[in-house]
Amino acid sequence: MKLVLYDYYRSSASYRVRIALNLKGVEYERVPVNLLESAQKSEEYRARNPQGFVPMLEADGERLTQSLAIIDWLDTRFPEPPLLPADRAHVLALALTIAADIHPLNNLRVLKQLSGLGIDEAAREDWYRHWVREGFDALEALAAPRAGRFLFGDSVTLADICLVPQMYNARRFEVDLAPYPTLVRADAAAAALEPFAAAHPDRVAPSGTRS
Ligand SMILES: N[C@@H](CCC(=O)N[C@@H](CS)C(=O)NCC(=O)O)C(=O)O
Repeated sequence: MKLVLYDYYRSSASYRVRIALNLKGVEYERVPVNLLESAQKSEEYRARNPQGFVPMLEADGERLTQSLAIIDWLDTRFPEPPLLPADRAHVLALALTIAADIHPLNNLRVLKQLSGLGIDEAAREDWYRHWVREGFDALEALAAPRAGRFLFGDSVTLADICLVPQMYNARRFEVDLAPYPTLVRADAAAAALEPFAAAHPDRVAPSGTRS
């Protein structure tokens, strides 16, 4: 099967899908879509993905969008290792706390809209940190009682796949992570694994890009 991932190295939704592809051990090609040059808005790209977002995965010509839907498809198609264990509802709740409740508020288009409304860079960064902190406060409380080496138990799940890119973003925006020991511990354990490390923006950035 030929898999082609349309992504951007710093897109955290794309980073999730790269991690999942690596965990599944499947080969894929990457087609970079430069968000800073608004390539996701081009007619050519929107003809393939009307939402104008990355990631998008083409699987033998079939187009899949939405990172969690793509990962669910991968998990069904390539069952090992399973990314949603028996306690599916809890793991989904952890993942969605990030993917549905933190990430969309801090998306590029939202930050651009704030800028268009005359909100300056310092205030936009406060906005960004606010939503990360609010989400992480909840995630720490939700995850801590059942966390193990990872966010849920001792095997990697979809929750870690969402956590690691969000922690990368949190560090870029200098969010204080001291109040989140469970998140910091799970992030360190997951990020050290090669499938996660190989998906890191610094490992996939176009050559010559500064981080
Ligand atoms: N819910 C979508 C979100 C995708 C998304 O927000 N992608 C961002 C990059 S992380 C994007 O393409 N942004 C383009 C824009 O804001 O114009 C998913 O999980 O795939």
